[in-house]
Amino acid sequence: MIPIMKKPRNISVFGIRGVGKTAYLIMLINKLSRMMAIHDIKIHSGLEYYMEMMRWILKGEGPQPTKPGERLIIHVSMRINGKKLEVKTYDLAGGEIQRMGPTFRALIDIGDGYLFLIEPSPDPDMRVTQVWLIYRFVEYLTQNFNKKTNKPVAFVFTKNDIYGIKDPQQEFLKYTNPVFNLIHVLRKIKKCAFFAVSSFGGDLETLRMQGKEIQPINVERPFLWLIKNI
Ligand SMILES: Nc1nc2c(ncn2[C@@H]2O[C@H](COP(=O)(O)OP(=O)(O)O)[C@@H](O)[C@H]2O)c(=O)[nH]1
Ligand SMILES: [Mg+2]
Repeated sequence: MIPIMKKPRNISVFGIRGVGKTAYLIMLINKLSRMMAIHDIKIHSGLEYYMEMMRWILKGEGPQPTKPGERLIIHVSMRINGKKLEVKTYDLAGGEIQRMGPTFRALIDIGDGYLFLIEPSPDPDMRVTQVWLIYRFVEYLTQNFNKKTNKPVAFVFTKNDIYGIKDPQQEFLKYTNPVFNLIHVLRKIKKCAFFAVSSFGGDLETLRMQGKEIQPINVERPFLWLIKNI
C-alpha cells in the first residue's frame, strides 16, 4: 500500500549527458496518464515543457538536449489505490550533473528518492564516468560513507530496446565491476533496486518509418517502487 502523502515528494533524476533522463521523465508521465490504476493525474507545472518535448518525440527527432542552467521541474498529482500522491521530478543538464559540483549536491539534498539512470554502453569514457558518478553520489548521500541512508535509490538501465537486459542487478555488477566494485559503497543504501526500461520501445526514427507507435516499456516500475519506499 502507498501511504498518504501530504507534501509533494521530490524525485531527483541523475545520469550523464544523453543517458535518456528527459525522454524517461516525459514517457513516464505519459505512461502514468494511461494506466488504469492511476486516476486524476494532473500536471501542475511543466506542462509546456512536457508538450514541447512530446512534440519532438512524436516527430521522431527525440527530446532536445537540456540546456545548461535549465531546471526542469514537472509537478504532478494523481490518485493510486485511493491515495492522493504529489510528486515533483527534477531534471537538469547532464553536463552539470557530471561536474559533480553544487548543482549535483543540490539535486541530492532536495530528493526524497532518486532515479539513477545508466546506459550500459561499452564506451570506456561513459563506463568510467558513470561508475565515478555513482561513487560520488553515494559518498555525498551518506556523508562520506559515515551514515546509512533510508532514501530509496532506483538504478535504471535505459534504452533497453538496444541493450536487451534481462537481469538488471546482474548487469549492474557486470557493467561496473571492471571499473570498481560498487558493492562496497552500495551497502550504505538501505533501499536500492535495479531496473531496465525503454522509454520509446525502439529507435524513434525506425518506429516512425515502420509506422509504429511509441511504446514505453517498464518505465513505471522504478517510479512505483520509489514512491512505495519513500
Ligand atoms: N533507442 C532509444 N533511444 C533513446 C531512448 N531514450 C532516449 N533515447 C535517445 O537518447 C538521446 C538522449 O536522450 P535525452 O532524454 O535527451 O537524454 P538526457 O541528456 O539524459 O536528458 C536522444 O537522442 C533520445 O532520442 C530509448 O529508450 N531508446
Ligand atoms: Mg535532458
